[in-house]
Amino acid sequence: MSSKISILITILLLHATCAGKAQDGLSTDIRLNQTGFYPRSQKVAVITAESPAEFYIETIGEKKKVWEGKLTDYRPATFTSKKTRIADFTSFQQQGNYRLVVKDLGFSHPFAIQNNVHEAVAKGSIKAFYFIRASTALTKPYAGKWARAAGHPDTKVLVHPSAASAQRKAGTIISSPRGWYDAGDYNKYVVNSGITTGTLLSLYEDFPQYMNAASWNIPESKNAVPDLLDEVLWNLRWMLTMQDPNDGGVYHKCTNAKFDGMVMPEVTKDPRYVVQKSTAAALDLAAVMAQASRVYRKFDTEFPGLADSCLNASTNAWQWATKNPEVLYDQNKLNAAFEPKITTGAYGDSDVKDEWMWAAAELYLTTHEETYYKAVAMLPDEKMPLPSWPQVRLLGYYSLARFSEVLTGKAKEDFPEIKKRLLQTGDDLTRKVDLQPYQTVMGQTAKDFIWGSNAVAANQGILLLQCYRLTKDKKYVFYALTNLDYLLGRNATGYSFVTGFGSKTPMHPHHRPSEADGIAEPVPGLLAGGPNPSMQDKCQYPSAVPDEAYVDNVCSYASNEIAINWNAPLVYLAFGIEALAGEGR
Ligand code: G3I
Ligand code: 9MR
Repeated sequence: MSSKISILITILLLHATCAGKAQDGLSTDIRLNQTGFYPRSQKVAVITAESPAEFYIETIGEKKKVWEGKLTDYRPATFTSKKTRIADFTSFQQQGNYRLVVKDLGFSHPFAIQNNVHEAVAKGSIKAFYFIRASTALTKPYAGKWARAAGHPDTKVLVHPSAASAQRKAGTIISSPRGWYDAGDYNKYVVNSGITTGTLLSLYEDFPQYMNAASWNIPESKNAVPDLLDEVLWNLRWMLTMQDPNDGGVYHKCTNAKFDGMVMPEVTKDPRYVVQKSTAAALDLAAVMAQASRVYRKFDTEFPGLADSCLNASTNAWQWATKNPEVLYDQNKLNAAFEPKITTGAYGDSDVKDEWMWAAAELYLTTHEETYYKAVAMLPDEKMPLPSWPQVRLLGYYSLARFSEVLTGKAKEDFPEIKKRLLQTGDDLTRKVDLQPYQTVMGQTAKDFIWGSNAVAANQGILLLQCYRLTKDKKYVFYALTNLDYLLGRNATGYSFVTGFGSKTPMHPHHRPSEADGIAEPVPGLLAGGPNPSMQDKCQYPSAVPDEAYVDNVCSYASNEIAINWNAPLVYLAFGIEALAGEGR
């Protein structure tokens, strides 16, 4: 073969690879929600390679052409000059299973057009919480091929020297079973449990009818309680054990001294510790338990006394925090003073003003005592930070919005301003979406791409659903759906980020059981962290561009780990959109 020809062949092959056109005609340059679309919702794919402008939709079975259209003009991607175009087939409404074909490029992943198209992913993402339960065996009828032995019984947990008190000296053994593992690791952290559990309880409070009926085959499915509340209870019962009954203080975490290896839960036998009490942990627990008390009050027959226990835990934690208003968790400082050194996740929040606000709002809403509300500056500044583990201000605002009709006193006075700010924040998120190459709320700024960026997308979606609840303006559901589309494939990586949902999904998440169980498919329903150009894990990434900096490799805890505080907002967004199905046109 002449060298000219071989160069030509190489160029052609490279072109085929770069253009994402696989041999079988599947093109990874067609980015769309890989699960599908509601018949009457927006239907958009983004094409990330050059091609002729013609595209069509064909059925999966008979390959029958059912719709054709033209791509828009080229526009640059947000963070590169890569050319993108949009295929809009919104007006095609026929239910069925299809793929999108772009002339000379190839066909897309398959997708459905149907009612309830996100029900499966909603149920899958909450079922994931069953899969990450600590202290229990997962059995075949519920876990299928991912059945596994129990790990981390946590019935003999040591009080770490940093957490010692007169009544509970260092080395005292306490019991702290259950809860969800935090993430890819096997530790349990109160702060991260706080926002997670609060988000799931809010889903229940915002869509009670829908969530009363929804069920997804967990061991408690046959009892009289909605599955969502059964699942949440698994974690609530653990959280209650994290409170010291002697003073109401709350341990920051229940953890190994260092991370376990990449092994199944039952393999690891390292000692477990409860570590230092912190104000953030106390206030997060106070907020969650106040909300839980409201929610579980309706299930007094099934869980006698639970609502009261939650409220007691909440007020005791609040009182402890009042006496200890700014005990921060600083792991370096802790390790300078105590042995053994603790090197697991820190969740060290250096500003607890927002935790005060969240706890005050929830305690006020549950007890109707205005003293809680008035104890804290609820509008200390103009900021409206999107919820994340160190930023829970808006969780308080969402709850106030939920009960806006029955607010009293100062809360009633403040509410118009809170509402105005929520809507302003929602509007700011949506204003320029139509100009974005991926047509999503997510990813308009590089700042969206932090560790756990997929939770940014999901939390933006929740904020928009809150705006819908306040106004009944369907445009907010429309825009929330753009972020679900983002998470399920309409993004710069081409992945649907939820394991097992979509065609190109993470196969190697940084999740110990998924890595260690010998089963090819990871545990399903888990949301990967998502693009994160900071790449703190120092793994090999295919790109450092903000919205592309993702790698499906178990090494990558900074882009491909899973975590309860990322899955919970996905659960809310997917169920919320299902509950409102049809609103976002
Ligand atoms: O607070 C600063 C902020 O002021 C600054 O503007 C911003 C700029 O990037 O950074 C902020 O700090 C970040 C912090 O999260 C809060 O968002 C850090 O850079 C970032 O490294 C840090 O990442 C956290 C990571 O742990 C490392 O601590 C993630 O949010 C958090 O989700 C992750 O959580 C881990 C647990 O520790 C252990 N278990 C797994 C879990 C998920 O990976
Ligand atoms: O598995 C750990 C993950 O949950 C954390 O998010 C991450 C950052 O704290 O750390 C991971 O553990 C790694 C540790 O930090 C360094 N040695 C390798 C561990 C992963 O195998």
